[in-house]
Amino acid sequence: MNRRDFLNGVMVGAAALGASAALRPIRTFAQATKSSFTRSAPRSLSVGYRTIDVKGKSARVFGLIQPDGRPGLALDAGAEFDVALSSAIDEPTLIHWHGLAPPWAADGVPDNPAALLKPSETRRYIFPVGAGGTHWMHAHTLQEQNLLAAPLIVRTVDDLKRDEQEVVVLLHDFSFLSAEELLEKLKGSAAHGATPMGHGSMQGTTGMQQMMSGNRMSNMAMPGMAAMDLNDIDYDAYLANDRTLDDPEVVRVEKGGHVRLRVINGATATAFTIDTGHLAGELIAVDGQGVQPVAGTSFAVSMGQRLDILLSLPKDGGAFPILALREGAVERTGVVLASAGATIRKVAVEGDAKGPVLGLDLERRLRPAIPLAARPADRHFELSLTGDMADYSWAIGGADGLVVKRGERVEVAITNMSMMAHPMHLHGHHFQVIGINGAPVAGAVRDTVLLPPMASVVLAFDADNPGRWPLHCHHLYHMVTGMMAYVTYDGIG
Ligand SMILES: [Cu+2]
Repeated sequence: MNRRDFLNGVMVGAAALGASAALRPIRTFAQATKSSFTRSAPRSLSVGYRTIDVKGKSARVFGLIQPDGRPGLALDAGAEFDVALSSAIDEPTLIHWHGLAPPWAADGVPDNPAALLKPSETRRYIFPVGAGGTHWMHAHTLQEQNLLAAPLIVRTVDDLKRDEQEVVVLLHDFSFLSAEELLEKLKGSAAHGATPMGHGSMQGTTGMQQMMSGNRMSNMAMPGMAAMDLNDIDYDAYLANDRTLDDPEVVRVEKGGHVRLRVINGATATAFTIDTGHLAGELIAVDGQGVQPVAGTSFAVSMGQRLDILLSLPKDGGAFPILALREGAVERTGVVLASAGATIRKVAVEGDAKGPVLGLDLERRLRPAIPLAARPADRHFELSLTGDMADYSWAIGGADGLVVKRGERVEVAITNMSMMAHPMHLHGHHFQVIGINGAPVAGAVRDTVLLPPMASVVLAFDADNPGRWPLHCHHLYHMVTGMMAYVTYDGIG
């Protein structure tokens, strides 16, 4: 069996990577019943089409759903990720499990190493799900723009014991244009043809012409101008759990109750600040990794990142909008937490003030619940993020020779030399932020860290998961136009 055949098979396997890759064979039923956390049958997850309503127009988008229609997955920490992923769409696709650390073969970036899932194909994934956390899953292609994303929540025993209500909020930026059209506009090119990723997404079913003329592209008129560029794309809508503030999701909560907000920024090109309004919040995790609690009502979340925020409802109850403010702009989205009988007032889609520009203030304050073990680095890399707005090309300098050996402690210093912010995501590992703008910090353990313009960050991780792992900007259009590197284990590839 060659590598491709193997990877297309039912088992995505340890054999391709050596026995140490932590994939276990399918358990027998008798084995599975030894632990309440193990499963004898895979969970089914299907990529399909959905129709949602955005601003009174219908839009055909992707969905990632379980047989009962619920989006995404909720799993038990310490259990196996045992999922049969099937495709019910008519184009190739693949899903990345963002925040988990699967063996490389199961990572979900097309042809790195696993092939795209063909229409009607089913592929089974089995690997340890790991510790608890707020994660997500998404296409690593332009299909992500058309909402091919869903929550991936991993709950610990303690999570389930606590007297708190879980509220998951998945944020998106939405356009009636296809990702290919958005990319073409960004590149300032009227040329037709293949995009770098080559995988299509779909167009809205109505209102195309109106939306095209109304879709303004920011910051393309001033190439080379030394000002900060905040948003590449002015979207048609910003969604929280598929809805705008014209018709937000209203979550019923108990008077005096406790809520654990699990916020996922699944937008492809939009950063937000979460505003908990009149409810005092306590940030307890970033990217699914515990942090020492940070009190506040305003928390930055860039693309790919997650926030776990504890909220306590007042004894009298009420209605409490939880807003996501678009960076540097007046648009916002969100959900409303409301106790029974509370009067729910309409919240305008546009606020009076622009959302904050994201920096590293919060990052600097974060301390991990469990830091990496103290240890000198075996290897140190320096990367620089560069970009050219004029021809819309982005790059990671110094990415050649990003080779590590298993067992090493690796440090990567990243400096952003461009005037846009870049949330940098490393697959297959969790890293600790150990330096910010030249100062050492004992920062958060996470998988995606923001590099504001001209900022620098040092991250450290243990090379414990052999593969060729993407290290990239989580701005979809930066990624597909060049801001993609790979950390490669010696002897792989
Ligand atoms: Cu970027």
